[in-house]
Amino acid sequence: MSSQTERTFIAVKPDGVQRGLVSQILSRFEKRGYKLVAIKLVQADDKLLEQHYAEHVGKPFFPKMASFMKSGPILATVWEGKDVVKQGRSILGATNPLASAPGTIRGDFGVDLGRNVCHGSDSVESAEREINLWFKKEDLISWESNQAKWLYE
Ligand code: IDP
Repeated sequence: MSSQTERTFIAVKPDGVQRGLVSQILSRFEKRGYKLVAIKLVQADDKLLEQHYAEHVGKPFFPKMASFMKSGPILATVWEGKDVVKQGRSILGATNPLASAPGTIRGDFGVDLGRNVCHGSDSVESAEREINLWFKKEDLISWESNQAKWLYE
């Protein structure tokens, strides 16, 4: 895999969709130069959330978090580009919005930990796992961006 084809899973949680933040969130990734390779609205169920948040199942906050994540549609996306996993996390900001710098999505749009607007994979390995969980192989579109030569030297 070349560095330009690294992929990450970014989701706008139900609060972000309900608050009409979808276009602003997508726009931050587009403007940075990342390439959208998959996108869909998903109504999550317990099975998907238990797999996605496997490391949190059994923790005291899990039931409330799962119920919030099922409360409305989630926008699931996959983005591609150089260092996109790490840069994606920095575009999102810290997990707790109160600890997120202004200029990040959570630092600009959130206050509470349980309403932090978005999700982003935390490593290349989790990205691969999450992409396979939320998308079918055929949902991922390989395409050449005409911007590539202006973005990459
Ligand atoms: P991340 O979303 O930045 O990867 P994780 O630690 O994996 O952070 O937590 C997953 C999500 O679970 C967080 O985004 C947050 O919405 C929620 N969460 C994490 N810890 C707590 C908690 O202590 N109380 C309530 N919700 C939490």
